[in-house]
Amino acid sequence: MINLEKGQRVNVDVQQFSIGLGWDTNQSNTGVDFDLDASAFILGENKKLLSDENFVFYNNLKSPDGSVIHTGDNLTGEGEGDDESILIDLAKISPLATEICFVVTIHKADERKQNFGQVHNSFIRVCDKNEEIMKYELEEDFSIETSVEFGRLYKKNGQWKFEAIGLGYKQGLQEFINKYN
Ligand SMILES: [Ca+2]
Ligand SMILES: [Ca+2]
Repeated sequence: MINLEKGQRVNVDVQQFSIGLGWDTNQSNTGVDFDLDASAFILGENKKLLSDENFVFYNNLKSPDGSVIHTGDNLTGEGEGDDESILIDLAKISPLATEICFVVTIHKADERKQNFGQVHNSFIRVCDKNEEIMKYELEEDFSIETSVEFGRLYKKNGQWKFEAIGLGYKQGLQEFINKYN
């Protein structure tokens, strides 16, 4: 297994990846479930979304080129292993795309007064066909945060690379949407 440190970059020589987000069911003090969400932003040269449909998340499960597919929203973390997955196939990606950014957020974190430190056994990982190439334990690494920009795929000189970013924020999905629109 390659274990990436924050900021570390690796060339990727496979076309297919999966992003897996997992967490255990539990309820906050207020008796509300934790609903974590994995999302992807497909960006062009200008670091903005190629189009609205290139924001792939629980309400838009597939990019127009079919390169990024979200397998569906999980509202509670019920189930083993990856509770939400995003599948990437670089063979299908639009030639205009130069970057795919991946984030994890907690749905309504503000309203529900939640952060990653309260979510049991939460993780985000990136796997290629054969192995896990990166994994963050969200509960430990981002205890007071409500969102994490955990990595990006980007194209440089025709070669796709993966960068582990690992930046936590106290903000929601809307702030990422604003940033990339
Ligand atoms: Ca969810
Ligand atoms: Ca689970």
